[in-house]
Amino acid sequence: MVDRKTTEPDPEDVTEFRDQPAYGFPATLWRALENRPPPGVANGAKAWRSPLRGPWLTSVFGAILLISLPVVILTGLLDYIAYGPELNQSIPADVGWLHLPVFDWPTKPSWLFRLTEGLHVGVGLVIVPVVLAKLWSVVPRLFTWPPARSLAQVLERLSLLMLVGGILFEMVTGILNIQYDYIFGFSFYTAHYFGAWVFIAGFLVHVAIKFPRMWTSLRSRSMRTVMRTSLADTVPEPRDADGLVATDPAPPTVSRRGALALVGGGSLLVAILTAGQTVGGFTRDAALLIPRGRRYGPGPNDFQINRTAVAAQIKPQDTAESWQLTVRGNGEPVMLDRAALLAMEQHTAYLPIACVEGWSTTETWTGVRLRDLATLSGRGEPESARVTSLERNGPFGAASLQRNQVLNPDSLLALRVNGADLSLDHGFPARIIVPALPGVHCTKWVSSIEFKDH
Ligand SMILES: Nc1nc2c(c(=O)[nH]1)N[C@H]1C(S)=C(S)[C@@H](COP(=O)(O)O)O[C@H]1N2
Ligand SMILES: [Mo]
Repeated sequence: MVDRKTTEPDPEDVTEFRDQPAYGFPATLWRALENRPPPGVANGAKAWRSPLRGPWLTSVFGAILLISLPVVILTGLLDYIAYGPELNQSIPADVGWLHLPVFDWPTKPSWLFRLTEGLHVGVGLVIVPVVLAKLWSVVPRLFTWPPARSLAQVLERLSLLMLVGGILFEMVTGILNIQYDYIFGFSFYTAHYFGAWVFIAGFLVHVAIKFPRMWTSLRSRSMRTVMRTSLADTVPEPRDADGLVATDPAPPTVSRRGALALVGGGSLLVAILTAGQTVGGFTRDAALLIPRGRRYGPGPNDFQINRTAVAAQIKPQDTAESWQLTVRGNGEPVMLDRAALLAMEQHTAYLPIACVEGWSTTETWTGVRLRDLATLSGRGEPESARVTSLERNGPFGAASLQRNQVLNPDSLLALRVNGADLSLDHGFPARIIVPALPGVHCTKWVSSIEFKDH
């Protein structure tokens, strides 16, 4: 005999999957689970009594994320392409069948990577308060018991786990990478990339399942009315099928518009504390959340330093007069010291460095065109170039450039910046600067360049 213990039906259909009858072995299993909620779970949802919780509020946060998360996702995937995976850059390392169809990352406009990376990190940071608010708004759902009543629900719950686990993982790894680079025991890029796909899968399933509910919930009350409702007039939403609305709501301590203002204010604060890293000027001083938002002393070399010469263990004697650049192409390598490079035709370009950490800065660089060096090497139309640094054991001690990145007339082996010699921290005696190239590949303290054919 099948005698379900919970005679109360669910208030309504929750998702298409919700009330499917469960037969056979899984049914017995779920019923056994149902009768034995773990301690704390049985009445867990009841402990969350905020009268603000409900499908409308959840849907408002959901709608904001539905618009903003695709921006973060798409710009993140573009970053993967910007790193030039076909040149074996190992950022991230071999990704197997998650390899995206790649195209040559363009060099025009020169601010392209600045834009995509700035959006990725900027939007990603600004929506953190919204993500937290959205999670807060659905907390009672964690206590749904049994966690699933059918196979379809198990899959739905699994997608939720991927969604929530994925976004938390991406936020934490992303923020840690900004605050303390290279602290991971694993490759940040690889972890963030695989984490992204877990999240994306969960996100797509979640949107497909929840979109209709979000839509109806959003239309259940008007934003204008909510914005005009004071604390005294704030009442709970009608009871809902999802169980978001508290069964025993506490008196309100803040109105809905107050809660929205709080979350919006949080996002605004994050924006103010980070925007300066890209906007520059006086706003840089406000970029407190960003370790490289500070100033670097007076003079032409006063801009962000990703890794100092000391940190990279660049020995002073290696960058002294005796330094020579080795240029390889077709035939014997060509050796050029700084005087020889300065004697070549100099070219000046106003180009950004944009870091994966989200900061960027645009400076005036002067040096030798990479394509002139390619010509000098005997391989004037190379397919790619391999740049190696004096830095031996850092993750960015070498980088590869695509053909269009070598041939662009603004692509330089820079010797000077803003009219002065490069400082040691900015890559003296010579560094790479290429339009729209990710900062990581703007190799400092260059020791050799090899121009290659396929
Ligand atoms: N040799 C070497 N070059 C390097 C790096 C490095 O760690 N080692 N960091 C890269 C990164 S991640 C960035 S964003 C830029 C920053 O350049 P800057 O420190 O001159 O601002 O340098 C790039 N070039
Ligand atoms: Mo960087």
